[in-house]
Amino acid sequence: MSQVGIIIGREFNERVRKKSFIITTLLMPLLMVGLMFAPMLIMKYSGGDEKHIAVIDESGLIAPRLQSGKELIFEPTDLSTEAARKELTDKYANGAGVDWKKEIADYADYLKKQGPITPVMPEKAAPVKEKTLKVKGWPFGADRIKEMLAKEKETRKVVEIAPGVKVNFVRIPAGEFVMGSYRGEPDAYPTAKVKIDKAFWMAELETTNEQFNVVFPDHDSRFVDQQWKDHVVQGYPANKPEQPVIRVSYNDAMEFCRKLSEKTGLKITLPTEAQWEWACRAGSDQDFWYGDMHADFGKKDNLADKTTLLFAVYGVDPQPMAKTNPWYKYYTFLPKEESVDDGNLVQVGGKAYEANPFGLYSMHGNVAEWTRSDYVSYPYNEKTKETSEYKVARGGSYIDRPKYAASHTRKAYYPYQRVFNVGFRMIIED
Ligand SMILES: [Ca+2]
Repeated sequence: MSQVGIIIGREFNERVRKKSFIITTLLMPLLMVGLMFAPMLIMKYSGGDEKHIAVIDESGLIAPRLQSGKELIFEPTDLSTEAARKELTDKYANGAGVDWKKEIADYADYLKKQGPITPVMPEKAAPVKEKTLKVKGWPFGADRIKEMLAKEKETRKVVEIAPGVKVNFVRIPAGEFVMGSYRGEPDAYPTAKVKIDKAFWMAELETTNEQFNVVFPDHDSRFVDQQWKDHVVQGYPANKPEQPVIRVSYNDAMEFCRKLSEKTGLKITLPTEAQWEWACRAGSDQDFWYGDMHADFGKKDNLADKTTLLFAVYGVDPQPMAKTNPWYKYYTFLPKEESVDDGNLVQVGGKAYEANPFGLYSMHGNVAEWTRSDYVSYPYNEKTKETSEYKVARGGSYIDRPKYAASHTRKAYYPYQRVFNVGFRMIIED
């Protein structure tokens, strides 16, 4: 290595005397300690009898020379001319050399021949006609829920899906509500009066890794990606038993429910969009069961909050980056609601937040949840003939701001997609 280095260094010094090269890159100072004086970056790889030497000049061109044995052959080439670059690229990069100046000139010429550019303005969207729908007894509060549940025989159900693995369900009463919202994205309206004909059971929490493993023991939710390249850990764990399962497709979730139904004799499935939204709202006509878009969600759910800043990490076994670090502003790029502190960076297991008035946890955040509905246009109609190649996921996740986590927010994914922040919640129909 040192002998090669000296020869290369000498070669370059000679070139420098002849031509002035621009120093732009010294990317590998550790490898190149012996060659720091060379005004170019040189990389040397050795393999058997052959030596490959790559030269990177200011254009980023890599020009490897093959050497045999110990003898080094240098073809004096003037890398600063376009012709030489093209020649070397052709020779060492499978004929990929182009005269870039000519290429740009040709394209400019082509554009000129297309005539003057005239902007094409998008069509103006028709103003949204908001229709205020009224449903008797809607919205409602905790007192009304008590009355509704008083008619039910039971309001809680525990299903043991494997020895020691239990799922807690709460009774969701039947009723009628206004589904969708004009405050949401265009796919969340027109709104519709929707009737939930029958009461049903819904899991208090999102399906956990432990529960999912009862049917699919090989499933691994793995990790949430961590910033910083040189980490020695795989990321933030997403596969702890109590955490909500993720990276499961709609198909996986339905198969899970089907197998559990077989096993338990219960009609376990995913909620429809209407069942989900009815359950999430728990009587509220606001964007969240606890308030509007600007409500403090700190104690209510796990969304993209102040904690999201902690994604800015660095170093071996990456640790939070100091605010004074020059990289800080780049590593905190994720959109977030910095005025709220919900205390969790990624998805958590258990009852870390308050339940909604129906007794359901983390409907808005933590992870999004598959429904069994197709992604079709509103107003919502249970009996629609319209179909879609997408299925709807509802709710937001630890990485979503409130505007993407409202009770009316819809997300569309292919039924086979295993999404990094989408899990599901079971329901049982009578
Ligand atoms: Ca959070």
